[in-house]
Amino acid sequence: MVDKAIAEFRAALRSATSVMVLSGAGVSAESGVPTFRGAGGLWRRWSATELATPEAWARDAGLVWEFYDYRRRRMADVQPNPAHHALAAFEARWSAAGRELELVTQNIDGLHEQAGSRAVTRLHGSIWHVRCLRCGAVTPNRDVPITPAYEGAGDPDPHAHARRFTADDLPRCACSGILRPHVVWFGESLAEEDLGRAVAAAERCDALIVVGTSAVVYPAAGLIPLARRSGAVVCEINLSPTPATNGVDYHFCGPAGVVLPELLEGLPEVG
Ligand code: BV8
Ligand code: ZN
Repeated sequence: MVDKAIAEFRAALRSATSVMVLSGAGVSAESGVPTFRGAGGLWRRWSATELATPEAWARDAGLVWEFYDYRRRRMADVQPNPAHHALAAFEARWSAAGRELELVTQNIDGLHEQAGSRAVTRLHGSIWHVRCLRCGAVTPNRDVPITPAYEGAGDPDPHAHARRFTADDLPRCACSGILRPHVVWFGESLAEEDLGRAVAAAERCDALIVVGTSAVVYPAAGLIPLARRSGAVVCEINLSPTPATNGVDYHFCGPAGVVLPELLEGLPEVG
């Protein structure tokens, strides 16, 4: 039985020509990727937000790479879950019907693309890409460990023997520059092109689906009130309320892997 609110939002989707999705770490939780602020967001004695910063990198790049190498190792074999697949299948049907879908993600795990989503705007970069500090080249990189020096490293136990890594242990570009994770750290600006595309989508969409985000990180979280102010009908799919909940039209409480397939099933109806 489709509940009344789901039926109402599905009706809004039916009449929408432009739909936007804003996804966060909760979409990947059912794939086994730890969320950012849940229990999985801790590593040794740090929260992810303390290590995902230029200051942490300047203080100890070797430790920051050990943190990212650990997350890459944990993400290396995870697969997209029904939430990712529902969005990719919906995009295929939706664009075949000549309608617009922009998937804006805060996630860096690449699972939306792996599930087949094509119009994906990655606001915070990609853990599977690296960027050279010297020449700026951005290249895909799925080496686990990132360099041989990190073999067996990354133990999240705060009492683990912490190795010191030196500049010689860090990954290098062909130009010999040091490679960093190609992600947006706290205190770093988002790429103008990505943020611009996300803002345009929020201003244009008739319906916005916010799924699996705690809505505390800006400017991403600011896209939600922006879409609402621009006239979109907004729903939020989450396991619990968030700071965005009071400002949306519908809050669907449940796992993304269950609610998204139900919300998008069969849309758009052909004919
Ligand atoms: C910026 C990449 C301009 C790295 C990430 C002081 C100085 C500087 C800036 C600031 C400052 N104070 C505030 C700011 C702004 C700051 C910010 O917003 N801070 C917050 C913490 C207050 N933002 C920035 O710094 C941004 N840049 O503003 O530039 C500027 C420049 C200089 C000076 C000033 C301003 C850059 C932000 C990008 C940071 N990088 N990631 C990496 O990943 O290592 S953000 C990080 O958080 C991840 O990308 C993550 O996606 C994102 C948001 O988290 P969520 O995705 O929402 O995940 P979370 O775990 O929080 O929540 C999961 C949700 O899912 C929960 O609600 C849960 O209930 C739900 N859930 C769980 N399971 C399920 C589920 N839902 C459904 N189904 C399930 N199964
Ligand atoms: Zn280089």
